Order: sequence, then C-alpha cells, then structure tokens
Amino acid sequence: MKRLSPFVLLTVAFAFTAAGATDLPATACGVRKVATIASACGELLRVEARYLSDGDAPRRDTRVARTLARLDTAWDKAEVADASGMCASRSAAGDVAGSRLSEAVATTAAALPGSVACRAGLVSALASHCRRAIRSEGAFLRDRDRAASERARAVSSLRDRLEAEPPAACAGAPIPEGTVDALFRLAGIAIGDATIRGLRALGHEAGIVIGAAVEPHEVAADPSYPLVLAHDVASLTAENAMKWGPVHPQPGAYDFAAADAVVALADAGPHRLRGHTLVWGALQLPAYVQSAASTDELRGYLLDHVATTIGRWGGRIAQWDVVNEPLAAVHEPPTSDGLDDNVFRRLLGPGYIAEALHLARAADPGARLYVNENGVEIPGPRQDRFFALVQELLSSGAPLDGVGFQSHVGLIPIGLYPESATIEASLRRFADLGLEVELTELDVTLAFRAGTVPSRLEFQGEEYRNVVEACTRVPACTGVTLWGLSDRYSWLRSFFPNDRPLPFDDAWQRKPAYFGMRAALAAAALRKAG
Ligand code: 9MR
Repeated sequence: MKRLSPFVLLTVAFAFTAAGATDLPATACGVRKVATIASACGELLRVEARYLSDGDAPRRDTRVARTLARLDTAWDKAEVADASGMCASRSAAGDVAGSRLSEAVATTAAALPGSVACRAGLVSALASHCRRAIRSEGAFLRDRDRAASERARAVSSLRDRLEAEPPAACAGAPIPEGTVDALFRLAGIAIGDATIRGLRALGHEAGIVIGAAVEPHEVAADPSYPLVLAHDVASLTAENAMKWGPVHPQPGAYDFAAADAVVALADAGPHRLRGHTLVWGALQLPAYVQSAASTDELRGYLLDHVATTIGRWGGRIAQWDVVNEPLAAVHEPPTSDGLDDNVFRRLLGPGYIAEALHLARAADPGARLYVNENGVEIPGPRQDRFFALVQELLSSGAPLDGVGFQSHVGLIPIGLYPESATIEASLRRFADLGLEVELTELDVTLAFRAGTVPSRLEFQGEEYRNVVEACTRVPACTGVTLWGLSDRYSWLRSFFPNDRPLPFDDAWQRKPAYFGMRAALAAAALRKAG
C-alpha cells in the first residue's frame, strides 16, 4: 500500500474536522462558488466603472455577458465533484446568481452620489473590496473556528482603506456615507446565492435567531422536514399545538401530547422555543371559556391555564406570546377602544392583558413575555393603537419584555409590501420603549400580486430581504420566525390554494425568498464584523 505523507494525512484530518465527514465535496464546491462569485463581483464593478467613464453600452453588455457565462460554467464545474447534490440544492443556480448580482451592481452604481467621474472612481474602488468581502465567507465554509476573526480582519481593513483613500475624482471629499453599507448589501446578495451555509448559521453570525412555526405531525410524516429544521432553523414555535383549544379542551383537563412533541423536536435541534400562545380571545378558544358565566369563573380558568401550561416545561420556553392579537381584527367592525371584543375583554375588562402578563411572570420568572399582533409593521392608526396599549402596559408596571410583529406581509394590509426602512422605523419605535422586538409569523403572500410566477417569486425574494434586513438593523430585534417553511404546509393555502408564501417550495427547493433572507443575514454579518 502506498504510504501517505504526513502532510496529506494532516490536510485530510483537518478538512474532516472542519467540514464534517459527510459533506466534504459539498463544502469544497461551496468554497469554489464563493470564490467564483467574488471574482465576478470585482469584474462586474470594474466593467461598470469603465462604462460610467466611456458610456459604451454595447461594450459593457458584452463584457457582462462574458463574466456571467464564466460564472455559470465555474458553478457547474464546482458541482461535478459533489455527488450528494447538496451543493447544488443549497445555493442558487449559477445563471440566476449571475443575473441577480449584475443587476445589484448596476443598482448600487446608480445609487452612488457625486459626479460621474467620482462615481466611476468609487465603483472601481468597490471592485477589489467586494471580492474580499465575499471571499471571507469561504473561511466559514472551511474552518469554523477562525472564520469570525478572519472576517473581522478583512472587513475592518477594507472599511479603513475605502475610507482612507477617496478616489481622486471625488476631489478629496470623504467616501459618501452609505458606500460601505452598499458594498455590504451587494456582497450579501452574492454570498446569499453562493454559500451553502444555512439560515441558522448566518442568523447566528448576524446576531438574530431564525425560527419557524411547526406542526409536529407534519414534521414526523415528511423526511425532508427534520433536515431543513437542523440546517436552517434555530427556534421553534408551535403553529397550533400550544394554543388553549388543543392543550386545555375541558376545564382542568389537559392534553399536552402535540405540544410535548414540539418541545421534543426543539430538544433534538437544539432549538430555542417560543411559546404560542396563552391567551387568544379570537380563535381556538374552547366553548367553556367563551361561555364563562362570571368574572370569577373566567379568572379561575385563566389562572389555571397560564400556570399549568407554562409550568409544564419548567423554564424551557424562552419566550411566551402571553396575549395574542389584543387589537380588534382588521376584518371585524371597529370597537370603541380598538381592543378585540372577546370574552376576556368583556368579563375582565381591558386589564386582562396585564393580568395575564402577571400570571405568566409568576409561573416562569425567566421567560421573556410578549404581546403579539398583526398589521402593526407599518405606521398608521393600528400601529398607534398598539403603541398606546404597550405604553399603558409598561406604565402600569405590567411585566412586558417584548413585542411580536407577526409580519403576514402582503395580507395585512392586503397587497402592501413595506420597504425595509418602514419596517425598521416601526421596530425602532417599540424598541425605544426598552423592549425586545421580534418578527414572529413572517410569510409573504403572493395572492394579491399580479405578474408571472418567476417575476412574483423574485419580487418576493426582495421583500424577504427587506424584512429581514429591517430586523438586522435594529439591535433590539432578536429574531425572525417564519410561519412555516415549505409552501405546501402554509396556513395560507387553505384560503389561496396556489399561494407560495414561504422560502421553500412544495418540493423543499429553496426559492428566491430563501436567498433573499440569506442575503440580508450575510450583509448584516459583514456590517457586524466591521
Ligand atoms: O397557522 C395557524 C392555522 O393553522 C390555524 O388554523 C389558525 C387558527 O388557530 O391559526 C394560524 O396561526 C395564526 C397564529 O396563531 C396567530 N396569528 C395569525 C396566524 C395565522 O392565522
């Protein structure tokens, strides 16, 4: 037998530890894709800089097409050695990644301020930095231990150099604000398409927890589901299993089977858990609660329900949506005080919200306690009413730690897809009260959006990027939970059978929405590293 040199043995052993025994070819392929798209970003920016100087559009188009063709070929070659198919399925297709990047380059260049000559200088300065920022992702694919410090070094040196050397054509003026951020956004798009790391890892690096709502019977029946949970998800919410109806169907009689199954999935992850939800006046509330005859009877149910449900998992659940949807539903007639007209509100008064929070705090002093609401991601009377409610709760001393923005985008209000800055401002408004904020039920319906399927999916990808970016820009925004993962299980399908609201399609293929999320997380990771 031919003896292997110690060097080869060492390299193989090192690569095994870094990548895990089963995904070595996929890792190598991912590293290659990242390096390829990094070079392409540099080339595209140089072409754009030249075009800004000479205005020769046909020449630009030819060179862009050549760059994209090279990228596509290199992508295919990288995938050849990976028989598992993992590298192919975890990144965007080469031609899609190329056209997304070239569009982003053109948009970035067009958005820079200054004279044409100054912009051409800035764009060419971005070229080498873009390459380096993207390549820093390769370190995470190869060697998890040293990657963070390598990325921090790369990012801070490129920020320093970019800021220290403004192009001559900009007449010595400092690099315009936002240029470095534009670079990170661009690099994020490239990394989002090329890397094979999951949302879980990128979210961790960006400083936010990526979660998903699950139904345990769906996870158990679908072999692909647990794989995605392991790779992409860091937090679980029970889509229905912890609601009052399923866990407490009769007075004092509990059934925790489905809820326990969600906790078991979270333990296996391991995943953080969001408890959803203790008090929801509108739905999945058993008849005995709805028809409670007196304040005392209802208060008795509430006390028992909160203490027993929270007590079941003794501190394992990190956050509880103590009260869900306290505002009057958007499709219902308005109420005099804007609060939902439910049995709690009718018998206990509006103070039922603070009362539930106090009960929850007593049952688990360590859990973060939330109120969770829909349609409050955009400014307007609904957000104002919610804000006033939250202020009242805080000033009355109710133990409130966080606010959940459900984020059923495109649905509430119908057909509206807010810009990133709008969502960011909304999150900051509540964060400025000293609260944590999370996006707790994110999906982006296309049911009210016209256009071809590919164009709508691309549009949806950008909206996912906008929404996630908003959270990454607000330090108090600690997590984004998707309301499901694959379109085939989405709650929206019961209303709109052809809807495609989530980041994975019916066959668990990653959609532009998935890559949009990764782009936002990767950009945030770069921003954070600097
Ligand atoms: O996705 C959930 C769906 O399966 C249930 O039928 C429905 C009623 O309980 O609740 C859905 O989840 C809701 C969440 O609990 C609260 N915010 C709105 C969500 C979508 O309706």
